[in-house]
Amino acid sequence: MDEALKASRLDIDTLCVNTVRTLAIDAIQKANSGHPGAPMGLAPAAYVLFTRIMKHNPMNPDWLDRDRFVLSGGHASMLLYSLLYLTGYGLSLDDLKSFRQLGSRTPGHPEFGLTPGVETTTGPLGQGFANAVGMAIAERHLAAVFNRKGAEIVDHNTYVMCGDGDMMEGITSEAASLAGHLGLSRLICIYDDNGISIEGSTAITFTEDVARRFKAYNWQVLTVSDGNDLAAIETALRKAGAEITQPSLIVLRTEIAFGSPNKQGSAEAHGAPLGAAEVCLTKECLGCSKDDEFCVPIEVLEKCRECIAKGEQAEVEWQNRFKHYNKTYPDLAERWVNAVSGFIPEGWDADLPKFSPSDGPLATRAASGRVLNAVAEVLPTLVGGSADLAPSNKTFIDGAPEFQKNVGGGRNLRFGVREHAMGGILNGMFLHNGVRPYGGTFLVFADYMRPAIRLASLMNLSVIYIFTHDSVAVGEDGPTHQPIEHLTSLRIIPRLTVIRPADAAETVEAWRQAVATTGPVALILSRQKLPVLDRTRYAPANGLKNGAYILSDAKGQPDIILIASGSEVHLALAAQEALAAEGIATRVVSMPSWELFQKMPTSYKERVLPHAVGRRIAVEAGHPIGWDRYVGSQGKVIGISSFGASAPGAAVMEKFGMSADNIVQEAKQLMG
Ligand SMILES: Cc1ncc(C[n+]2csc(CCOP(=O)(O)OP(=O)(O)O)c2C)c(N)n1
Repeated sequence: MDEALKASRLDIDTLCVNTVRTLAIDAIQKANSGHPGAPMGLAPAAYVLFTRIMKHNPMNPDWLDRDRFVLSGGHASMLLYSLLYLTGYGLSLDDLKSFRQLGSRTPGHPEFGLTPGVETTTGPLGQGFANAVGMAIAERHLAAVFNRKGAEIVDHNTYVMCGDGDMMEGITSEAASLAGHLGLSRLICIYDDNGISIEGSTAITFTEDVARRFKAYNWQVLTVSDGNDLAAIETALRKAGAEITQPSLIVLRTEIAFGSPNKQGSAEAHGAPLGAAEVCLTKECLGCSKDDEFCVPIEVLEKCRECIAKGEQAEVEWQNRFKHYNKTYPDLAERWVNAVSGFIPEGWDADLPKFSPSDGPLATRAASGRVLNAVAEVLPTLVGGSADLAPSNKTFIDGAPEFQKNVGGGRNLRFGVREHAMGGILNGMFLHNGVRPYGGTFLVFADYMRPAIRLASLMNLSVIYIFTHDSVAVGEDGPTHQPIEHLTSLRIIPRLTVIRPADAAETVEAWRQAVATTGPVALILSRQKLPVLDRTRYAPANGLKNGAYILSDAKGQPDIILIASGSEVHLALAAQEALAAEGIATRVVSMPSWELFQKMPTSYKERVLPHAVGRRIAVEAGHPIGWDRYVGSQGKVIGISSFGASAPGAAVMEKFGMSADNIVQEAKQLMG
């Protein structure tokens, strides 16, 4: 490159980088809210990534073979919005001007599904990092399944930017450890090593050697000592891209709020607007006109929008590759199209297992394992595993290989004892597209992954959770392993569907529901064996789809209604018989899912739980809160609001009133 050209390129690059900075500070100043520091420090790296490195097509943010970009430190959202605007993702300057305002496409933290180009919702630190690991796992898996020599249709990287906060969070350590173990070489992380978080210098809290930590995780670690050195950033990114055995971490030394004469390097710039005066000073410092707001020099826009032509060209090349692939491997191509469109074949559930009382008692987790295997036969996109509890959670797909470093096509993931990362990774896998992820652990440890479950719900991701060992009936392991408040606490997460089947047949229906549901579903399964209900005597299990159904009715108008979920349904049925012997007409309602029941029309709800029958008892071996909604003011809830106890499961259930006898006593009291 001749010197003059080099100089002009440098100028335009600097101008572009500074425009990213000024757009961020203007939007944050106008909103009088936001985080200017990180966008100002990271502007050069983000600019290099978007304009020189990443394979993306702003005209088609959903192009399947695009590189993924995750901004794990979601508070730096204006960095992403500025880049998306400048590179042509269809955001307007007006969108930037309405940063953080009601109904805008530029919310405080990036939200998936709202802004074109935003790959995931980030804000809770560390989640984005785990999402990126999930995306890289999905890429690796799909590449192994679909690519053929000379016909690589899955061929992209996942980039994630994160800061000190992400690095401090445990989920990042868990996810990074797994990524290193798996050798996810197409995962590249830029770590904004600015030494500042909210309370000040990281010297007060975070003094470990991150580079050595990641080396120990089996990552390639590169360092760029000047966050403004575009060439060094580009070189590091290219080196990371060329690595084929390990994920890469680029430790990028930056200064928070770079360009602000009075706030650069200071925690003050982390989460507050610079202030009008400082904005002017900063613009002067950066060589921009101090009086112009949201100023975008035409040459900056032209330069950044080169991404469009480049991206379109890249996508056309991919389309051509896919055409060739389609001709050469029509079956695979069809399978690919099905996978990425989330297609579920007609009649997919025709051959799910059928259970009857003659099968003998069966834990719902065991039934689930069998159903999972049947689903896996017809749904090749089903990929998942457990956080080191596969033998207990029954999450293994028999006969399918494990996903390991050199076995990308494996469908059985081994998450290790990393529940939180598992949650974030499942989200990333689904966000990537092409796989239907599931993950299992004990219900009591759902707490360890709750932030990720919340985000799956917020984004409405169709992730399936397999939570087993669902009550104090777990037994000997004692209170630490006995869920109490977990069912209730999962049920209050908006959009999450929680299903707790009563027997093997309901478990089949629960899976049928889970696969067909858009959005996250938690299956809550027993450790202990439960009888398979005789459906010639009781209502069919497909009533589960309605959330609650009359399992066994009284002859004539019931005096009392017993409502139960999961293992307690059997106690309610036994109580019904005992009460009948005493002349008390009892209806038993199996209620595996509040959320599904809530969606039913009022007329159905009234049929199952008629107002006229005010005497109702809900029975569930979990916290009673919330059941009052179904038992009403005259009803009772038999639940557990203390911690459990270490003893054989049956003894613990008895101790906490989970018995037919106790239900009968309570029912008789209610009858007066
Ligand atoms: C899980 C979680 N805890 C706390 C916060 C609040 N928070 C937002 S940013 C931040 C500090 C992050 O520091 P760093 O990553 O260094 O960002 P920088 O100061 O460089 O912008 C904190 C504590 C959060 N968003 N998520």
